[in-house]
Amino acid sequence: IPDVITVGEAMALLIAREPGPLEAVREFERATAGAELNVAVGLSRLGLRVGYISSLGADSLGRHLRNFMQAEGLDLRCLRTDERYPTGFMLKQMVSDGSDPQVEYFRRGSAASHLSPDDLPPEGSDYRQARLVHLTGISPALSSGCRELVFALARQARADGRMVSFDPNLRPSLWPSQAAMIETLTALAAHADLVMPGLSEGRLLTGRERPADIADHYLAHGARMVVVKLGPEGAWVASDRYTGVVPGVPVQNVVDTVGAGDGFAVGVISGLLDGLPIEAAAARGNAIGARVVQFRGDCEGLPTRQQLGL
Ligand code: KDG
Repeated sequence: IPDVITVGEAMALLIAREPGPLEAVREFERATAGAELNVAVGLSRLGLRVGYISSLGADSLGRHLRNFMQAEGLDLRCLRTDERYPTGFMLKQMVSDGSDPQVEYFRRGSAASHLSPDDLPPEGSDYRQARLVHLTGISPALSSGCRELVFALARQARADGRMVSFDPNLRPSLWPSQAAMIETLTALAAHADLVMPGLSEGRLLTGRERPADIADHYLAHGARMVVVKLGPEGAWVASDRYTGVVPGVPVQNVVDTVGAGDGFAVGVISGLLDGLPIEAAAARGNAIGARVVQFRGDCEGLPTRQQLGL
């Protein structure tokens, strides 16, 4: 039985080996990307069993991703290969100073964008017993089928009495309009027990300014715990047992911040599943996020238990 299940698009990631605009780059290094995949890998490195629901193309990018996931110990029983469509990939600019790298997606029409409620774990599957289902706002942006799958999974998890965590992970370029993004992700958040927006995401989604007010919005709409990510300042935590700031972990050499939010989610989710109170889980999230920003790849910095000092 997996401890956690998640659903999302895994992409090949090509990271520029030299700075400058992507069109001028001559050499790229191959890595992997996908917010939910990063979370799955991070949780697996901490010893949790993670079921990853997705679909890959029957191509070398898909085979590379599958090998990577296998090596990371993920449960791949719900990972399909679909000959009809390609594996998605993305390019990422080289940055070394923590600024937002230019990224470019090649994922429209990908195998993962053709996921649908047919990919829901069937009745009787041990995926239905996982303790937690982790969702992000990226998958529901990929297609109507993906959106239906994510909502169905959230409803199923809730009906089965399992915990649902949700990271909005706003990617405006994947949505037809900002209004559609806000409407869909507000509806999805209402199915979650734990909501983890970044501060600017929370502002855009709720129309509220202060972390405390953003958290109150989600608490009033069904969440039991809200963690608003404040970057280097740490996180604002709100729940029935603790409300306040959990300070961040200072980092001298920030390289690339992409993936930090996923690392943060790994810390919070693993902490809660280890039985930690929410503020201690958020502190673990801060520690992992601080590690991830020191690496160029999106999931390179995700630690093992030993590396985390556990
Ligand atoms: O959170 C990191 C992700 O943004 C990255 O790995 C790629 O999933 C990705 C996306 O769609 O942007």
